Amino acid sequence: MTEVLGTPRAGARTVLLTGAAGGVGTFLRASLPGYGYELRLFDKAPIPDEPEAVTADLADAEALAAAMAGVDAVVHLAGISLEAPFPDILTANIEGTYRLYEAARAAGVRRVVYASSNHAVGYTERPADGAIVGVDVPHRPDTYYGLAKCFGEDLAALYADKHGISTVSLRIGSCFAEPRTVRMLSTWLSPADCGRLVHASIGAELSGHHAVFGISANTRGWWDLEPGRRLLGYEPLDDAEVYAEKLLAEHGELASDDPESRYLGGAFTTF
Ligand code: NAI
Ligand code: 15L
Repeated sequence: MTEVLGTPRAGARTVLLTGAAGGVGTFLRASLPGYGYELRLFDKAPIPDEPEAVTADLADAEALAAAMAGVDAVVHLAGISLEAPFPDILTANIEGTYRLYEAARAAGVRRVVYASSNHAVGYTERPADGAIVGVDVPHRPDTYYGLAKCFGEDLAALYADKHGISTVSLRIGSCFAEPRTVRMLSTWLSPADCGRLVHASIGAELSGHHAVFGISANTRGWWDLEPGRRLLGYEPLDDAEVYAEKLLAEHGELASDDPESRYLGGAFTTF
């Protein structure tokens, strides 16, 4: 039985979830129905036990248009989720996100929640004075992957200004069942907080394009979560610190000049 976690804002019930077969998509398939959403699933990979899921590539305009018809909002996760050769990023992440927005515009969808990434600003250095990093830092991609997320955020701004599609771009840290590295003690977004953040982003009363950081309430976090609180009412409840003892026993603390500690994007700056 689905646990009731909240309710959608009026008029935001049917949600197209792209990338639904992936890691974050799997977390959201579990959590979003608890907030009252009806999900339409889209991924180029088949999803076991989901006979109604649309199995198609973002490049398939007909399938994308059919999946988009009648939805109230889109949560766009589909794409390559790591560094890859530029031609692959160009097709899946840059052209794919353009196609997604074009389909949303044609269908009259008014809200997109876009899975951006910390790697859009990955070369941002940790402030020496212990200050936190604001969401208004300039784009500093650390990879072609991060560059495509910068494009996605700017595309979202264009479609907001020109076509009135409001977008919340989530600069997600590390969304996994548990933090896997010492860096992730700072960057972790728990699956439950991911559900809270996406629910808040679908329903927030706003126009235009807004970027927020997507991490949990991590003791070691160094990114500003206030814009997410203020704009969306996103209140993270988890903290990666409960995994600190185990991870530090295995790996030890990071040196301050280790890219995993020094840069927001960690080791992506070294690829
Ligand atoms: P994932 O790699 O597990 O899932 C991505 C899904 O997109 C896959 O199921 C794949 O089949 C699908 N996909 C890829 N190209 C496609 C295309 N051309 N057409 C249709 N489907 C396509 O990635 P994950 O971890 O679930 O991430 C989801 C989104 O969140 C991605 O956009 C990723 O860049 C972003 N993100 C994830 C973070 C994380 O920690 N998991 C951190 C920051 C951003
Ligand atoms: C991302 O953007 C990736 O999709 C994910 O696999 C993680 O590597 C994450 O960033 C991270 O920075 O930990």
